[in-house]
Amino acid sequence: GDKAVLDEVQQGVLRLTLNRPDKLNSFNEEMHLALRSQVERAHEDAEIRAVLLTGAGRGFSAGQDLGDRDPRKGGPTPDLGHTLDTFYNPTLRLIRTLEKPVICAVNGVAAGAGANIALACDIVLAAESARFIQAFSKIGLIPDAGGSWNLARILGEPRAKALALTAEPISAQTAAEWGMIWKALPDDTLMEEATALATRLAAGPTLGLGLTKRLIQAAATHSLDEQLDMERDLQRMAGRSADYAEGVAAFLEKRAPEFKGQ
Ligand code: T3D
Repeated sequence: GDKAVLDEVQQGVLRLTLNRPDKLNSFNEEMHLALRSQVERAHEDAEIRAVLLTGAGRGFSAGQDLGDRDPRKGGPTPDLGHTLDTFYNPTLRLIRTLEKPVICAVNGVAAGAGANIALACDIVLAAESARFIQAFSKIGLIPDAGGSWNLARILGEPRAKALALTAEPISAQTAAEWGMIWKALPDDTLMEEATALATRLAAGPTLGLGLTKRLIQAAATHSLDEQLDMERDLQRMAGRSADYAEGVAAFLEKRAPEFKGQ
């Protein structure tokens, strides 16, 4: 189709496919708006209990569409801070605050903001042939879409700086070894495994999974005491959920639980 982001709901999974394959799914305004509104939809629609993000064609995403940034075309110098305020940052925040699992299936090259959107997802699977590139320094920019934060936290300064300053590509295998992603998988099983994982999580105790995501993200800015208090508060909430009652009953009856997501 010619939609910039394809969307499809199956068994509680909202599958989003970045869909500008001729441009390696680089972001123009239309794709930005489409992705943002789909993640908003995931916030609002209780039927959606997990999101699976991937790319059409041979790439995941090459970041910002540089065709829209051609200085030779003349006109005023673009305000790139405006792009971040208007598009990347709201989408990043919507992914982080969505209290449902967001799985990313990196099907091919992920460069610039494309790489950093992938890294902002909760569970990242990548095809063995995929590469992650902090491409920004090649064109005089800085790592955005949360990359400077995520990379520094995940990798520590030595690797974060080296990746960002050199723009050297790293393989999915290395990304997995470095803890940037969950797993590198053979290309021909990536989508099958990512779909199975998303479907399994969508059938899970969504409220508890959402609180788990909130808790782990909060750890970044908390002391142990603050985190222990938060665990107490969120466990209290989880303990009042129907899915907790179902989970314990199913365990004691030696059967599979049937979670409703609340
Ligand atoms: O507002 C703002 O601008 C601020 C926000 C910035 C966020 C950013 O993401 S900045 C970083 C932008 N991205 C890049 O600098 C990466 C540019 N792309 C590449 O370096 C390479 O394409 C890749 C390493 C990702 C892949 O290389 P390769 O050899 O596999 O593919 P290719 O031949 O370079 O690309 C295939 C086609 O996609 C090609 O088009 P063509 O020649 O077949 O018509 C290429 O021009 C196009 N393409 C790839 N990336 C972009 C792109 N077109 C526009 N923008 C792109 N970013």
